[in-house]
Amino acid sequence: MADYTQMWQDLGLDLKSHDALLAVLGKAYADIFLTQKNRPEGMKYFDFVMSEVHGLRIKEIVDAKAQGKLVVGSYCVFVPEELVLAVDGVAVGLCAGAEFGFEAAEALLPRNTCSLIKSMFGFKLGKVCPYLESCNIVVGENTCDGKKKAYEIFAPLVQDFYVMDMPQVKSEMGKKLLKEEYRKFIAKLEKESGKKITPASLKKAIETVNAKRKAMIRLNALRAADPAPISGLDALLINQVFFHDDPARFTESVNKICDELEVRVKNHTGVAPKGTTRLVISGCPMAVPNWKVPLLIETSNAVIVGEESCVGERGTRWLTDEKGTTVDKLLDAIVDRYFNVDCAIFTPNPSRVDHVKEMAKKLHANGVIHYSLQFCQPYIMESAPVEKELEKSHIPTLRLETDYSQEDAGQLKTRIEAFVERLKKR
Ligand code: BJ8
Repeated sequence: MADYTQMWQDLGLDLKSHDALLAVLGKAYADIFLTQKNRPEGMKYFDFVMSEVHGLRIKEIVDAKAQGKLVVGSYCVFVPEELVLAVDGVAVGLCAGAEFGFEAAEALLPRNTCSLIKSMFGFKLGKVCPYLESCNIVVGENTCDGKKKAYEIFAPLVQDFYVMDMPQVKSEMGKKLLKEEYRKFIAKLEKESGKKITPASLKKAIETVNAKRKAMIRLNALRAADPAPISGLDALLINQVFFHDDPARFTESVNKICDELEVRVKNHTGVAPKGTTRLVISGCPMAVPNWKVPLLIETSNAVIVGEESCVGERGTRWLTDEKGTTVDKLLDAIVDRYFNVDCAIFTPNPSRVDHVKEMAKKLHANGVIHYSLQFCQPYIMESAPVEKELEKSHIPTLRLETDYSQEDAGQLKTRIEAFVERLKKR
């Protein structure tokens, strides 16, 4: 990596803490990803992206900002990237997956707050996230209670923090609220960027994001093959890079790896022997560098073949209708698309479990691991009914609840191994 010290300094990062974080991240990446056997060649692009995750990509974003582009960060898949692209802006995902700065975070938040929220605070308070520090606007959304109350405390820490309200029920009223919120967001983007969204700019943005999602849908479908052509860890990494990379370059790189995976499938080449226990993971999103549970699973004689998560199919499976000819019609299509997202903050939320079942079937999974972050009420609350419904459909399920620490890794591994053994005996 080139020397980016000046850029990081200009962004106001704490260089000492940032160096320490990068060193830990680099080592973890090498140990977890580069030691995997039989990886697709196409993963080299994603290895490069990760080696430059705080370098080259940040430089691109900083350069884009210098050219007058608006940089918009967000913490949720309900914030439409299409709208940011339609004002020629740059959209970046900000969720953090590392146990960093938790002590400082706990000075502002209750201890029983989920790791994802604590990490968001830890990265800000510790001044170690160049994505966050590059943003003109940071968007929060009123999804779970944890996030919406935490944003009240977070807002004063950020230069321009914008809150988007969210429906909690999938009703006509809920849809109207979402459209109204997206309309207000458009006004904010237009004001800050000085650019007006036109039917042409919105259509182009929708096409760009659809292309990115189509590439992910293609990748996910290829994972139905046995032997699995790509590991769950690598597929998760691609899903994580989805939130940071340049959209067109990302799409091209995913399609390239899909070309390679198609050949693998034809030649029956995989990352684990045919017949290896196949699992779908379902639940809370896993942001970079949260690779803990997938690593435990894939070092326990199992392979992950799908993620029912916002960093996974929940975030990528729907496309937006591109046919509208006015901003209003195209916005309706965006609302229709996003209103499908079956996050556990919705009540009731039956489509989520239906989708887990569908995934288990189409990906030929032997079982499902339901993953919740500790203190995440929406997903923990849903985990028991999801398990019950899956078991009723003869899909064995293991419920895990954890955080970002490594303290429970041994205990989790024992439970995962026992679950894999149970599946093998069926
Ligand atoms: S659409 S899943 S990205 S809200 S883990 S902070 S839910 S207490 S992240 Fe999410 Fe949007 Fe929903 Fe997806 Fe709260 Fe749970 Fe913490 Fe969570």
